[in-house]
Amino acid sequence: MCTQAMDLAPKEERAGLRSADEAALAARFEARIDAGEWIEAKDWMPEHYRKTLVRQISQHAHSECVGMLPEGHWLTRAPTLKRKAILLAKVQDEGGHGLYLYAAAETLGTSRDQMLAALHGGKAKYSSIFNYPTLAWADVGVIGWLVDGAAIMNQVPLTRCSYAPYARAMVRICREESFHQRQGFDSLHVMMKEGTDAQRAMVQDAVDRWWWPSLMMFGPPDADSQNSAQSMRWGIKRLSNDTLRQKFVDACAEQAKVLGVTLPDPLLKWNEARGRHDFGPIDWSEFWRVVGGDGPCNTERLAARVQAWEDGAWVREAALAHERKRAAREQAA
Ligand code: BYC
Repeated sequence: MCTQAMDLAPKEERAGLRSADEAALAARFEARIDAGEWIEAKDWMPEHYRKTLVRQISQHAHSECVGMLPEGHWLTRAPTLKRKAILLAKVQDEGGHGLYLYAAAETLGTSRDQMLAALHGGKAKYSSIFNYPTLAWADVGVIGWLVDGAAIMNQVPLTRCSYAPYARAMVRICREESFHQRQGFDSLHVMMKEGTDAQRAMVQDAVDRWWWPSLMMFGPPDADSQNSAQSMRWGIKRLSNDTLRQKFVDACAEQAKVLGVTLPDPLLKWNEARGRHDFGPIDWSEFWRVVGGDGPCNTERLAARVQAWEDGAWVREAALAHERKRAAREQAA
């Protein structure tokens, strides 16, 4: 992992276009993007490119950390030692993903404190999906199968994002997400194939509740996605929201058959002419309501993150005190 480079672009370069020289820098930047070159932290970049990346990467980091909460709820309730160990590893992985991503965003000149202040103040977004509750054990398996499955579909193209520190972080994250998806599918498969009628009903109920919110994870339809055109032009996003959503539906329709669950969409069917599945309309009013703060768990999720930050104050103070002592000892030596 090499996302931690803190050598930022010089301040004057970050102040935006000011001269003919800067216009030349902008033209050179666009040419590098067209040539498929990686952009590194020290390279010149337009201010809007920097801001777009900080927005997306910090939202992604927040999503990983908030995403620990719905599954963390089941750590003390996992049905067996094996499932508990798997879930512990997964939830810890999500925290690690948040850390790689905060480090990648920091290379763009925004501090972690600034990013966290934006989250805790309710200004920064995080994925809509984590504002839904985990009501039963099967929800943990369904999060692995559908939520991590959607995350992989969205994140594999990000390993080719033009901003190299983000792309490098995504390589490792995608490997771990792949294990997350498999463990979820496995847990559901065991319940569906070897479980009781009650367990099978619990799985179906969880699928019914998580299916549509999982489709919303990919963001609004392309026509309403205000950031997509520029992000795709700059190679930040490689595939559009609707393209990724369609690929996800096609993959899940087949996996659902293997599991023996029904996806809750009467309009879902294979379209021979398109070579794709058709699917029913998504309730975008629900998506915007949840993104706007009015989902089932928004208040609870944000309060938990703020509480964790406040509870950790003594750790941050102790680390700083230790660093001050170490520096003083070094100076005295
Ligand atoms: N939720 O113009 P658009 C995980 C916002 S966690 C909330 O299409 P963009 C995991 C969007 O920000 C994985 N907001 O935006 C962890 C924009 O508003 P702003 C999370 C959303 O950025 C634990 C507005 O809607 N993955 O895997 O071009 C356990 C218009 O959208 C959402 C990532 O973060 C949403 N779902 O495209 C298990 C991936 N969708 O910012 C699993 C990285 C859209 O202009 N992010 N909005 O105010 C991306 O790939 C892109 O940012 C998105 C959106 C595809 C999500």
